[in-house]
This record gives sequence, C-alpha cells and structure tokens, in this order.
Amino acid sequence: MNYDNLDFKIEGSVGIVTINRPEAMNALNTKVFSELNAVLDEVERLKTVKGIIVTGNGKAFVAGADIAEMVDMGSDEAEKFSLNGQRTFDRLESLSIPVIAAVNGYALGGGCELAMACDIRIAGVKAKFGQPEVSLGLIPGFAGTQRLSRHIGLGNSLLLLMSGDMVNADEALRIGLVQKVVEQEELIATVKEIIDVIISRGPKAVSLVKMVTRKGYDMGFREGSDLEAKNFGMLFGNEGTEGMKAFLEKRKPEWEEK
Ligand code: CO8
Repeated sequence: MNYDNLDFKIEGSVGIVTINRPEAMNALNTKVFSELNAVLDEVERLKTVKGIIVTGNGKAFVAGADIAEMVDMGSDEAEKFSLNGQRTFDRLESLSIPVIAAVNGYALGGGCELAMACDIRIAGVKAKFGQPEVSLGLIPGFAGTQRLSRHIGLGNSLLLLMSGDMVNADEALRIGLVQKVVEQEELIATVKEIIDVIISRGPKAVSLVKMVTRKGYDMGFREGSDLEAKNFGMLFGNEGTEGMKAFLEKRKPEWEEK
C-alpha cells in the first residue's frame, strides 16, 4: 500500500514506519493518523511482521500535532481530534509485537506522546523531547498527561508539562524517558539489534509479558500478579515447555508461530 504522509517498509520481519512530512517537521495531522491506522491494519493482517520501528524523516521525529490544522478548530472538533489520536496511539501500544521508537530529532507534544506509546525509546544524540503545549495555551491531547507520569514520575512530568521546556537526549535518559542514547548514524542499526533480540525470544512469551506488564501497570499489585500467574500457566504445554526442554537438551528452541 502507498502512503503520502509516511513510509512503511518491511525489512525481513521488521516493519519500519517513517513519518514523512519533513517540510512541517512531521507534524501529525488527520491524514497522518488515518495512514497510521492503515499501517496498523496492515500489520495486524500480515502475520509476517514481528516488530515495528517508528521514526521520522529529517530533523524531527515528530514536532507535535499540526498547529496549522488545529488553529481553526472549535472545541468539539478539537476533542474529536484528540480522541482519534488517543485511539490510534492506544492501538499502537496494544500491538502484540514489540514497537520501538527510534527518536532521530524533535519529539515534541504529539511526537513525545507517539514515542511514549511505543514500548521502548532509543534516542539519537540530536533528539529533543518536550510537551510544549502550554506555550501555545494548550495542554497535551494524545494522552501525554497520562503517559508521561507513568514513564518518568509525577515531579519530572509536571516540570516538563508546566514549563513547556525541552530536554536533550542525555537529560531524557537521566529522567528515564528514553532507554539508550546513541550516535545519530547508529540509531536505526541499534534499534534493529534490540528488536532482533526480542524477536528471537519465544513469541507468545514476548507478547504475554508485554500485555501483562502493561495491563498490570494500571491494576493493583494483587490483581496484576494474578494476571501474571494466569498467563505464566498458559505457556506450559506449549511454548514454555518447548523452551525449557530445549534448554535441558542443549539445543535451540523451535518456536511455533503465535
Ligand atoms: N505543526 C505545524 N507545523 C509545524 C510544526 C507543528 N507542530 N512544527 C514545525 N512546523 C513547521 C513550521 O511552521 C515551519 O513551517 P514553514 O517552513 O512553512 O514556516 C517548518 O515546520 C519548519 O519549522 P521551523 O522553521 O520552526 O524549524 P526550526 O528548526 O526553527 O524549529 C521546532 C523546530 C523547535 C520543532 C519548531 O518548529 C517548533 O517549536 N515547532 C512546534 C512545536 C510544538 O509546539 N509542538 C506541539 C504542538 S501541540 C501538540 O502537539 C498537542 C497535541 C495534542 C493535540 C490535541 C488535539 C486537539
């Protein structure tokens, strides 16, 4: 399928989504969201894609929602735009396969929110992060107020959200917003290495550990632990048994397709 505002290519078993509006710093407009949803449809249909990398073309990862599109919106339309963005990011977050953000440049507003909906964030040294909405007299609309504190805690997120200031890649690493900072030219290769390691593990286990960790985060400790036990048990008699047998027989496990 051809897209106008993003590129989607599949290399081996990894899908690479590149937001591609460099003239507008890859700002997210309605068309980008509809194309992102089409990519998600494609990924769900194609069982061959085992992991996703999200990145941006040019100087920005994504410099936020498209201000030129939003400026004339009324309240109802803005709320709809916000909900549509939230649903799209929820879909991305809920994929059963790993999703890694390769943050190549500015990840501001909706761009920071997009990166946070990914499972893991790797930044190039030139990356910059922020939620500058208050500088525009706005607040985040793609669940930034909810995801940021889950990633970096309440104090750090309120500092970013209330000041609207940007932080560089090293500061983002220090506060836990990204998991690694690498040279720009090593960014995609590093992300591919990480995703390849994840893909080599038991696919059912990877998908369940993601689901249990994410769902459990919003549950109480006991409820989350019960969810863990239930899914731990589900791996016996299939993938888990194969993995343990392979260890004891000193061979590589043969994973079945999910
Ligand atoms: N939307 C639309 N256009 C943009 C955006 C954006 N978010 N960011 C940059 N552009 C455009 C610029 O207008 C400019 O266009 P032109 O060449 O036609 O003048 C072009 O991209 C290049 O940008 P700059 O000349 O500004 O490039 P610089 O290198 O000088 O600066 C920055 C780069 C720092 C990234 C700067 O462009 C900037 O500050 N951008 C805006 C960042 C921002 O405020 N983002 C938050 C947006 S609000 C948001 O994301 C809320 C999400 C929730 C929405 C809820 C729904 C209602």
